[in-house]
Amino acid sequence: MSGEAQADCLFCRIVEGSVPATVVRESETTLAFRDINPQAPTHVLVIPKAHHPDAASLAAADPALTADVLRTAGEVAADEKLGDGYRIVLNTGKDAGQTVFHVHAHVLGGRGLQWPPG
Ligand code: D5M
Repeated sequence: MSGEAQADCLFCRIVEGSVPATVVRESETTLAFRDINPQAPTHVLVIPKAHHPDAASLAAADPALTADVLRTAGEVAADEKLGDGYRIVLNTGKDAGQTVFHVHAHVLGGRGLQWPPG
């Protein structure tokens, strides 16, 4: 159910601390940690601590929490000194490459990023 921790969710396990992660920022409602398979010099994932499967369901269920995630992404970018530019990516659904169905914003930067993405 949206908002409640899911037993089979990897990112819920990271929130509870039973799966390790390199955490770079934490607030009451969000967690930011380094991606295990970085695609850029900075590649951080920002998640709400509450379980929501994807961006659309998060936005529908909890607009304030959606704002917390985006604010945290900007704070991570500032921490990582990405003032020349960065990308926030929310893969949504399997055809977009979403593999973990606990919404996460990728914060990517530290190199030139191509457009359009693949
Ligand atoms: O992105 C899912 C991302 O999650 C992908 O870039 C790898 C990353 N990942 C998977 N397991 C871990 C752990 N344990 N720590 C940190 N990062 C992890 P998606 O948009 O769903 O394809």
